[in-house]
Amino acid sequence: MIPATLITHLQAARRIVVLTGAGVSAESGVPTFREAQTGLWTRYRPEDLATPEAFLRNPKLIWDWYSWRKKLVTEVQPNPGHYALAEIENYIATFTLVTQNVDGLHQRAGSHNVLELHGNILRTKCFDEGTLVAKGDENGSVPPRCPRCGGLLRPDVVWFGELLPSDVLRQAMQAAQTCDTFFSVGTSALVQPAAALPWLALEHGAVVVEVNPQATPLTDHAAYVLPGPSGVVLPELVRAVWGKNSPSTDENHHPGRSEANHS
Ligand code: BJW
Repeated sequence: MIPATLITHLQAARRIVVLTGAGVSAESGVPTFREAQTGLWTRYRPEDLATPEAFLRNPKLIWDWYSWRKKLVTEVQPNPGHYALAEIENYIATFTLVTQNVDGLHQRAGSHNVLELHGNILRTKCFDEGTLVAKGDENGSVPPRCPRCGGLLRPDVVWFGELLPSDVLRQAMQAAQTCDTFFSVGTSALVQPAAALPWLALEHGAVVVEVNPQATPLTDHAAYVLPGPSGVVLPELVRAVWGKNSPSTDENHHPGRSEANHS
Protein backbone atom coordinates (compact mmCIF):
# COMPACT_ATOMS: atom_id res chain seq x y z
CA MET A 1 0.00 0.00 0.00
CA ILE A 2 2.94 2.34 -0.59
CA PRO A 3 1.92 4.90 -3.25
CA ALA A 4 3.78 4.47 -6.55
CA THR A 5 4.72 8.16 -6.70
CA LEU A 6 6.27 7.93 -3.23
CA ILE A 7 8.30 4.91 -4.31
CA THR A 8 9.60 6.81 -7.34
CA HIS A 9 10.38 9.85 -5.21
CA LEU A 10 12.29 7.81 -2.62
CA GLN A 11 14.29 5.97 -5.27
CA ALA A 12 15.74 9.34 -6.27
CA ALA A 13 15.96 10.82 -2.75
CA ARG A 14 19.38 12.04 -1.61
CA ARG A 15 18.78 13.67 1.76
CA ILE A 16 16.30 12.07 4.14
CA VAL A 17 15.46 13.06 7.70
CA VAL A 18 13.36 10.83 9.93
CA LEU A 19 11.88 12.20 13.16
CA THR A 20 10.76 9.42 15.48
CA GLY A 21 8.65 9.37 18.62
CA ALA A 22 7.42 6.91 21.19
CA GLY A 23 5.17 5.09 18.69
CA VAL A 24 8.23 3.55 17.04
CA SER A 25 9.09 1.75 20.27
CA ALA A 26 5.49 0.80 21.11
CA GLU A 27 5.78 -2.50 19.25
CA SER A 28 8.86 -3.31 21.34
CA GLY A 29 6.70 -3.01 24.44
CA VAL A 30 7.71 0.49 25.56
CA PRO A 31 4.58 2.47 26.51
CA THR A 32 4.00 5.76 24.68
CA PHE A 33 3.42 9.01 26.59
CA ARG A 34 -0.02 10.25 25.60
CA GLU A 35 -1.64 6.84 25.46
CA ALA A 36 -2.61 4.77 28.48
CA GLN A 37 0.27 4.12 30.84
CA THR A 38 0.70 0.68 32.21
CA GLY A 39 1.37 -1.00 35.54
CA LEU A 40 2.50 0.98 38.52
CA TRP A 41 2.33 4.33 36.79
CA THR A 42 -1.30 4.40 35.60
CA ARG A 43 -2.19 7.04 38.19
CA TYR A 44 0.39 9.60 36.99
CA ARG A 45 0.53 11.74 33.86
CA PRO A 46 4.01 11.93 32.27
CA GLU A 47 3.63 15.74 32.30
CA ASP A 48 3.50 15.50 36.10
CA LEU A 49 6.59 13.33 36.32
CA ALA A 50 8.89 14.60 33.54
CA THR A 51 9.69 18.04 35.00
CA PRO A 52 12.49 19.41 37.22
CA GLU A 53 9.82 20.63 39.64
CA ALA A 54 8.40 17.12 40.03
CA PHE A 55 11.90 15.79 40.66
CA LEU A 56 12.64 18.37 43.35
CA ARG A 57 9.23 17.80 44.94
CA ASN A 58 9.63 14.05 45.16
CA PRO A 59 13.05 12.85 43.94
CA LYS A 60 12.49 9.26 45.04
CA LEU A 61 9.20 8.94 43.12
CA ILE A 62 10.77 10.28 39.93
CA TRP A 63 13.93 8.19 40.35
CA ASP A 64 11.79 5.08 40.89
CA TRP A 65 9.73 5.89 37.75
CA TYR A 66 12.92 6.13 35.70
CA SER A 67 14.42 3.02 37.30
CA TRP A 68 11.33 1.09 36.23
CA ARG A 69 11.59 2.48 32.68
CA LYS A 70 15.37 1.89 32.51
CA LYS A 71 14.84 -1.75 33.41
CA LEU A 72 12.08 -2.01 30.81
CA VAL A 73 14.15 -0.58 27.94
CA THR A 74 17.10 -2.84 28.69
CA GLU A 75 14.81 -5.88 28.62
CA VAL A 76 13.00 -5.14 25.33
CA GLN A 77 14.34 -5.54 21.80
CA PRO A 78 14.27 -3.28 18.73
CA ASN A 79 11.33 -4.10 16.42
CA PRO A 80 11.05 -4.31 12.62
CA GLY A 81 10.41 -0.54 12.44
CA HIS A 82 13.76 0.21 14.09
CA TYR A 83 15.53 -2.26 11.80
CA ALA A 84 13.88 -0.82 8.67
CA LEU A 85 15.15 2.67 9.59
CA ALA A 86 18.65 1.30 10.16
CA GLU A 87 18.48 -0.31 6.71
CA ILE A 88 17.36 2.88 4.93
CA GLU A 89 20.55 4.55 6.18
CA ASN A 90 22.48 2.19 3.87
CA TYR A 91 20.64 3.37 0.75
CA ILE A 92 20.64 7.14 1.22
CA ALA A 93 23.60 9.50 0.74
CA THR A 94 22.65 11.78 3.64
CA PHE A 95 20.38 10.18 6.21
CA THR A 96 19.67 11.73 9.61
CA LEU A 97 17.61 10.01 12.26
CA VAL A 98 16.31 12.53 14.76
CA THR A 99 14.68 10.83 17.71
CA GLN A 100 12.69 12.10 20.66
CA ASN A 101 13.06 8.66 22.22
CA VAL A 102 15.42 8.15 25.11
CA ASP A 103 15.51 4.34 24.94
CA GLY A 104 18.53 3.81 22.64
CA LEU A 105 16.64 1.23 20.55
CA HIS A 106 17.57 2.88 17.22
CA GLN A 107 21.28 2.50 17.99
CA ARG A 108 20.72 -1.10 19.12
CA ALA A 109 19.02 -1.78 15.77
CA GLY A 110 22.15 -0.53 13.95
CA SER A 111 21.35 3.11 13.16
CA HIS A 112 24.51 5.24 13.23
CA ASN A 113 23.61 8.85 12.52
CA VAL A 114 21.19 9.37 15.42
CA LEU A 115 20.43 12.75 17.00
CA GLU A 116 18.87 12.27 20.45
CA LEU A 117 16.82 15.40 21.07
CA HIS A 118 15.59 14.41 24.53
CA GLY A 119 18.71 12.63 25.82
CA ASN A 120 19.11 9.02 26.88
CA ILE A 121 17.53 7.34 29.87
CA LEU A 122 20.52 5.06 30.39
CA ARG A 123 22.84 7.97 31.16
CA THR A 124 22.88 9.69 34.55
CA LYS A 125 23.91 13.22 35.39
CA CYS A 126 24.15 15.52 38.38
CA PHE A 127 21.04 17.67 38.84
CA ASP A 128 23.15 20.60 40.10
CA GLU A 129 26.24 20.45 37.87
CA GLY A 130 24.84 18.74 34.77
CA THR A 131 27.96 16.55 34.57
CA LEU A 132 27.56 12.94 33.44
CA VAL A 133 28.28 10.25 35.99
CA ALA A 134 29.86 6.98 34.91
CA LYS A 135 28.02 3.74 35.62
CA GLY A 136 29.16 2.33 38.92
CA ASP A 137 29.73 5.80 40.40
CA GLU A 138 26.16 5.81 41.68
CA ASN A 139 26.01 5.10 45.40
CA GLY A 140 23.24 3.21 47.17
CA SER A 141 20.83 6.02 48.15
CA VAL A 142 17.64 6.73 46.18
CA PRO A 143 18.25 8.88 44.24
CA PRO A 144 22.00 8.37 44.41
CA ARG A 145 24.26 11.34 45.05
CA CYS A 146 26.86 12.94 42.77
CA PRO A 147 30.32 11.59 43.68
CA ARG A 148 31.80 15.07 43.02
CA CYS A 149 29.45 17.54 44.70
CA GLY A 150 26.92 15.43 46.62
CA GLY A 151 23.97 16.78 44.56
CA LEU A 152 21.09 14.57 43.50
CA LEU A 153 21.61 12.40 40.42
CA ARG A 154 18.96 12.32 37.68
CA PRO A 155 18.57 10.71 34.26
CA ASP A 156 20.21 12.56 31.35
CA VAL A 157 16.90 13.34 29.65
CA VAL A 158 15.17 16.60 28.74
CA TRP A 159 12.21 17.44 30.94
CA PHE A 160 9.43 19.93 30.22
CA GLY A 161 10.69 23.48 30.65
CA GLU A 162 14.32 22.47 30.03
CA LEU A 163 16.40 23.38 27.00
CA LEU A 164 17.26 20.69 24.47
CA PRO A 165 21.00 20.10 23.88
CA SER A 166 21.72 23.08 21.65
CA ASP A 167 24.19 21.42 19.27
CA VAL A 168 21.86 18.44 18.70
CA LEU A 169 18.89 20.74 18.05
CA ARG A 170 20.97 22.88 15.68
CA GLN A 171 21.99 19.81 13.67
CA ALA A 172 18.39 18.58 13.54
CA MET A 173 17.13 21.96 12.31
CA GLN A 174 19.88 22.15 9.71
CA ALA A 175 19.03 18.65 8.47
CA ALA A 176 15.30 19.50 8.32
CA GLN A 177 15.99 22.65 6.31
CA THR A 178 18.15 20.88 3.74
CA CYS A 179 16.46 17.50 3.25
CA ASP A 180 14.42 16.50 0.21
CA THR A 181 12.25 14.11 2.24
CA PHE A 182 11.13 14.29 5.87
CA PHE A 183 9.45 11.39 7.68
CA SER A 184 7.52 11.92 10.91
CA VAL A 185 7.10 8.50 12.48
CA GLY A 186 5.25 7.48 15.64
CA THR A 187 5.01 10.90 17.20
CA SER A 188 1.97 12.88 18.26
CA ALA A 189 3.80 15.94 16.86
CA LEU A 190 2.79 18.01 19.88
CA VAL A 191 5.93 18.58 21.92
CA GLN A 192 8.08 21.55 20.94
CA PRO A 193 10.62 22.22 19.58
CA ALA A 194 10.73 18.73 17.97
CA ALA A 195 7.22 19.22 16.59
CA ALA A 196 8.43 22.23 14.60
CA LEU A 197 10.91 20.19 12.56
CA PRO A 198 8.45 18.81 9.95
CA TRP A 199 7.06 22.32 9.49
CA LEU A 200 10.58 23.62 8.92
CA ALA A 201 11.10 20.90 6.31
CA LEU A 202 7.78 21.79 4.66
CA GLU A 203 8.75 25.47 4.50
CA HIS A 204 11.97 24.49 2.76
CA GLY A 205 10.22 22.37 0.12
CA ALA A 206 10.69 18.84 1.43
CA VAL A 207 8.18 16.09 0.77
CA VAL A 208 6.77 15.25 4.21
CA VAL A 209 5.61 11.71 4.96
CA GLU A 210 3.80 10.72 8.14
CA VAL A 211 3.67 7.17 9.53
CA ASN A 212 1.17 6.88 12.38
CA PRO A 213 -2.02 4.86 12.99
CA GLN A 214 -3.62 8.03 14.44
CA ALA A 215 -4.04 11.51 13.00
CA THR A 216 -1.84 14.33 14.35
CA PRO A 217 -1.68 18.09 13.74
CA LEU A 218 0.70 17.27 10.87
CA THR A 219 -1.53 14.79 9.06
CA ASP A 220 -3.43 17.22 6.85
CA HIS A 221 -0.21 18.90 5.76
CA ALA A 222 1.85 15.81 4.88
CA ALA A 223 2.23 14.93 1.21
CA TYR A 224 1.84 11.26 2.11
CA VAL A 225 0.20 9.63 5.10
CA LEU A 226 0.92 5.97 5.77
CA PRO A 227 -1.55 5.09 8.49
CA GLY A 228 -0.39 2.01 10.37
CA PRO A 229 2.09 0.69 12.91
CA SER A 230 5.66 1.64 11.99
CA GLY A 231 6.80 -1.95 12.56
CA VAL A 232 4.61 -2.97 9.62
CA VAL A 233 4.65 0.13 7.40
CA LEU A 234 8.42 0.80 7.42
CA PRO A 235 9.55 -2.73 6.42
CA GLU A 236 6.89 -2.65 3.68
CA LEU A 237 8.27 0.70 2.51
CA VAL A 238 11.84 -0.63 2.42
CA ARG A 239 10.72 -3.65 0.39
CA ALA A 240 8.71 -1.50 -2.00
CA VAL A 241 11.42 1.10 -2.59
CA TRP A 242 14.70 -0.78 -2.32
CA GLY A 243 13.59 -4.39 -2.56
CA LYS A 244 12.04 -6.42 -5.33
CA ASN A 245 8.35 -5.82 -4.57
CA SER A 246 6.35 -3.91 -7.17
CA PRO A 247 4.69 -0.58 -6.38
CA SER A 248 1.01 -0.56 -5.44
CA THR A 249 -1.77 2.02 -5.62
CA ASP A 250 -1.65 5.73 -4.91
CA GLU A 251 -4.60 5.90 -2.54
CA ASN A 252 -2.73 7.59 0.34
CA HIS A 253 -1.20 10.33 -1.76
CA HIS A 254 -2.40 13.92 -1.34
CA PRO A 255 -1.44 15.09 -4.84
CA GLY A 256 -2.12 18.81 -4.40
CA ARG A 257 0.08 19.02 -1.32
CA SER A 258 2.91 17.08 -2.87
CA GLU A 259 3.00 19.37 -5.89
CA ALA A 260 2.89 22.41 -3.62
CA ASN A 261 5.89 21.04 -1.74
CA HIS A 262 7.88 20.79 -4.94
CA SER A 263 7.03 24.24 -6.27
C1 BJW B 1 2.44 4.70 16.78
C2 BJW B 1 2.37 3.36 17.12
C3 BJW B 1 2.98 2.47 16.24
C4 BJW B 1 1.42 4.49 18.69
N1 BJW B 1 3.55 2.90 15.13
N2 BJW B 1 3.01 5.12 15.68
C5 BJW B 1 5.73 26.31 22.13
C6 BJW B 1 4.36 26.30 22.32
C7 BJW B 1 3.80 25.70 23.44
C8 BJW B 1 4.59 25.09 24.40
C9 BJW B 1 5.96 25.10 24.20
C10 BJW B 1 6.51 25.71 23.10
N3 BJW B 1 7.85 25.56 23.17
C11 BJW B 1 8.14 24.86 24.29
C12 BJW B 1 7.00 24.58 24.94
C13 BJW B 1 6.86 23.81 26.20
C14 BJW B 1 7.05 22.33 26.04
C15 BJW B 1 6.00 21.76 25.09
O1 BJW B 1 6.24 21.48 23.95
N4 BJW B 1 4.80 21.54 25.59
C16 BJW B 1 3.75 20.94 24.79
C17 BJW B 1 3.08 19.84 25.60
C18 BJW B 1 2.83 21.97 24.28
N5 BJW B 1 8.40 22.00 25.56
C19 BJW B 1 9.43 22.00 26.37
O2 BJW B 1 9.32 22.30 27.54
C20 BJW B 1 10.77 21.64 25.78
N6 BJW B 1 11.74 22.60 26.17
C21 BJW B 1 11.82 23.79 25.60
O3 BJW B 1 11.24 24.07 24.58
O4 BJW B 1 12.64 24.68 26.28
C22 BJW B 1 12.48 26.08 25.98
C23 BJW B 1 11.12 26.55 26.48
C24 BJW B 1 10.61 26.10 27.67
C25 BJW B 1 9.36 26.53 28.13
C26 BJW B 1 8.61 27.39 27.35
C27 BJW B 1 9.13 27.84 26.12
C28 BJW B 1 10.41 27.41 25.70
C29 BJW B 1 11.26 20.32 26.32
C30 BJW B 1 10.41 19.18 25.91
C31 BJW B 1 10.93 17.91 26.58
C32 BJW B 1 10.00 16.72 26.34
N7 BJW B 1 10.41 15.67 27.22
C33 BJW B 1 9.70 14.39 27.16
C34 BJW B 1 10.22 13.50 28.32
C35 BJW B 1 11.61 12.97 28.01
C36 BJW B 1 12.14 12.18 29.15
C37 BJW B 1 11.36 10.91 29.37
O5 BJW B 1 11.31 10.04 28.48
O6 BJW B 1 10.84 10.75 30.48
O7 BJW B 1 9.92 13.78 25.90
S1 BJW B 1 7.92 14.54 27.26
C38 BJW B 1 7.57 13.26 26.11
O8 BJW B 1 6.96 13.83 24.92
C39 BJW B 1 8.95 12.72 25.67
C40 BJW B 1 8.72 12.50 24.21
O9 BJW B 1 9.98 12.45 23.54
C41 BJW B 1 7.87 13.68 23.82
C42 BJW B 1 7.10 13.47 22.54
O10 BJW B 1 6.17 12.45 22.67
P1 BJW B 1 5.93 11.45 21.46
O11 BJW B 1 7.17 10.72 21.17
O12 BJW B 1 5.32 12.19 20.33
O13 BJW B 1 4.92 10.41 22.11
P2 BJW B 1 3.32 10.46 22.26
O14 BJW B 1 2.97 9.46 23.30
O15 BJW B 1 2.85 11.84 22.43
O16 BJW B 1 2.79 9.97 20.84
C43 BJW B 1 2.98 8.64 20.39
C44 BJW B 1 2.47 8.55 18.99
O17 BJW B 1 2.76 7.26 18.49
C45 BJW B 1 0.94 8.72 18.86
O18 BJW B 1 0.68 9.67 17.83
C46 BJW B 1 0.45 7.33 18.45
O19 BJW B 1 -0.66 7.38 17.55
C47 BJW B 1 1.65 6.78 17.76
N8 BJW B 1 1.76 5.32 17.74
N9 BJW B 1 1.67 3.18 18.28
C48 BJW B 1 3.52 4.19 14.85
N10 BJW B 1 2.95 1.08 16.49
